[in-house]
Amino acid sequence: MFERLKKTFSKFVETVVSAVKEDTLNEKEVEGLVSDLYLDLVESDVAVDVADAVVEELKRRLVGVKVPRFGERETVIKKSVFDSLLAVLSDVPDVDFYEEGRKTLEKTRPVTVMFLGPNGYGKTTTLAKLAFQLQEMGFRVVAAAADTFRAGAREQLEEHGRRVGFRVIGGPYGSDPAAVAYDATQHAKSRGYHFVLIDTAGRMHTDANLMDELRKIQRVVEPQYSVFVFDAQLGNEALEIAKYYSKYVKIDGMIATKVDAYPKGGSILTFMYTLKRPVYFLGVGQTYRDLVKFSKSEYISQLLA
Ligand SMILES: Nc1nc2c(ncn2[C@@H]2O[C@H](COP(=O)(O)OP(=O)(O)O)[C@@H](O)[C@H]2O)c(=O)[nH]1
Ligand SMILES: [Mg+2]
Repeated sequence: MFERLKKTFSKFVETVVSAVKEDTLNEKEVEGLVSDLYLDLVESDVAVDVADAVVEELKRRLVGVKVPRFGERETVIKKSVFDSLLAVLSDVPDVDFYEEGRKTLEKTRPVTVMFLGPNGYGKTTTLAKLAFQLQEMGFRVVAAAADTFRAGAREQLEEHGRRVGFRVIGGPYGSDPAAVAYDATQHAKSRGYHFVLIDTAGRMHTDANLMDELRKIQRVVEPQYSVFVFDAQLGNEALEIAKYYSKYVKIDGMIATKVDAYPKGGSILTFMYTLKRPVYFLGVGQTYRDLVKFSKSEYISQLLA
């Protein structure tokens, strides 16, 4: 995963290591070294303001840093890069979704998770993956087909439900999505389910009706977790859409999909930096097991491995 971004950082570390002549790096030397990094970051889908922030942090840390003459040079430089990335993402909470979900369950049951995002980004598939994993952990899960607008949306979710073994609560075509979501939570409450997963519509996001519809669902069921699902490959386009959503609806966290087909890796960094929200999971394939837990610090470690 993230081969391109990994290469960007390993190349940078290598360059710095071989550039150190004295025991420390001066400002001019550092300037020269980071300008290549900046371009490589942007090529790896890191948005320019995020690349700027990374480079600024690195400059601060590298100028004057004591580099041993022999041996652990690479370790010292890597540590600076690691700390810089951590500092850039300091506003982003590192959340273990399962751990958090368990804690939330102690206070409220069912726990409601609402999936947001445009069509094609992977909402329904991701919902089914999460249902599968929660059920494997012993939780009881029900889904709400709150996309009552797109023909076939409910059937698609029901097909996943049949395969994975979760129940789907739906409504007639064109019915009120908030009512469907509400019915599902009532159903879950009365039957002791642990989680309600709400699938939503994703037609043209600039459609004001859609934003009203999503807001109404949030008002009526007050989901504990509203999760924006984004296609990692779509980088900036997805980011603009997420920013638009965030003006109208609550976003607690995110899930990046199609990471298996995304060697660049930078959009994940960009999303966290821009939206200041945790990424809970990565979608890494087409099977129900292909949803892996994500952690900010592990991501940074992986980039520098
Ligand atoms: N390779 C890959 N494909 C995915 C992943 N997540 C979703 N997809 C595919 O993306 C397409 C759209 O997914 P869907 O769940 O229908 O998106 P929705 O319109 O947002 O509900 C489907 O063909 C999925 O199989 C993933 O993590 N990796
Ligand atoms: Mg869908």
